[in-house]
Amino acid sequence: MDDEDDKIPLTGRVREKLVETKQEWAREGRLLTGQTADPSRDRLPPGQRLVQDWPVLDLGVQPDIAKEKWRLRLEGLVEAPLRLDWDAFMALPQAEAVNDIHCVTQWSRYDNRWQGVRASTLLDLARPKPAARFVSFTSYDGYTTNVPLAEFAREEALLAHSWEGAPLTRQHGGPVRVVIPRLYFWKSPKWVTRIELLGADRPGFWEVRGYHNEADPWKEERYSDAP
Ligand SMILES: Nc1nc2c(c(=O)[nH]1)N[C@H]1C(S)=C(S)[C@@H](COP(=O)(O)O)O[C@H]1N2
Ligand SMILES: [Mo]
Repeated sequence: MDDEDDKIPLTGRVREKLVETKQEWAREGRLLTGQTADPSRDRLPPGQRLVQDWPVLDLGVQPDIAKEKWRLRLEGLVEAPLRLDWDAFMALPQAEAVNDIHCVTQWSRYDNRWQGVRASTLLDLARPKPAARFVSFTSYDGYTTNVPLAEFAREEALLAHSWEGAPLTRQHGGPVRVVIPRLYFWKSPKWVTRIELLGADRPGFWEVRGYHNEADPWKEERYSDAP
C-alpha cells in the first residue's frame, strides 16, 4: 500500500468565510448559556435545539474517494500498525449504534442509526502501547481533530460506513467517518484516513482556532477561552 497520504494539505478551496465566522464565535463566546446539564436526566444539552433534517458542515471541500482507493491507517504508539483497504475493513466484525449528535453550532439530531466497525475492534487489533494516551485523526480533506484515547475506546465510538442501512453519502463523510457521539460533532471526522495514537495531545483544526479541547456538550465546552 502506498504512503502518499502521509501528509494531507488543506486545499485552497476551504470556505475561509465560514472558518472566520466560527473563529469569531469562539472569541465572543457566542451561544453560551452558562449552564450544565445532566446527561442521565436531560437528553438535550444546554444551548442546543433539535432538528429533524441533517445539516452538512465541513470546510467546503468534500473529497470524492472511491472505495478502491480508500485506505485507513491506525498507527503511532501501537504494537501492530493497521493499513486497511476497503475489503479488509468490511471483513472486520460489524456493529450498529443508535445515538444523538450535537453540533457546536447549536443543532442536535436524535436517533441516528449507524453501521460500521467499533473503534475498540481496531484498537484490539493494533494493541496500543502503554504510553498511548491521545488520538489524532486526519481526513482526506486535510481536516484534523483530536480526542483522548479513552474517548475513542468507548464502546459507542464507531468508524461508520453506513447510516440508516444505506452507505454514508459523500457529503456526510463517506466512505467512512468517525462517530464519537458523546462529544460535539466536530470531534467526529468525516472522510477519515489516518488515526494516530500519541503520548502527547495534538490539537486539531478547530481546537487551534478557539474551540474547546474536551468538547463535552453537557458541560457546554464549546470554546477554549470563553469570556
Ligand atoms: N473531514 C472533516 N470532518 C468533519 C468536518 C470537516 O470539515 N472535515 N467538520 C466537522 C463538523 S464542524 C461537524 S458539525 C460535523 C458535521 O457532520 P455532517 O456534515 O455529517 O453533519 O463534521 C465534522 N467532521
Ligand atoms: Mo460543527
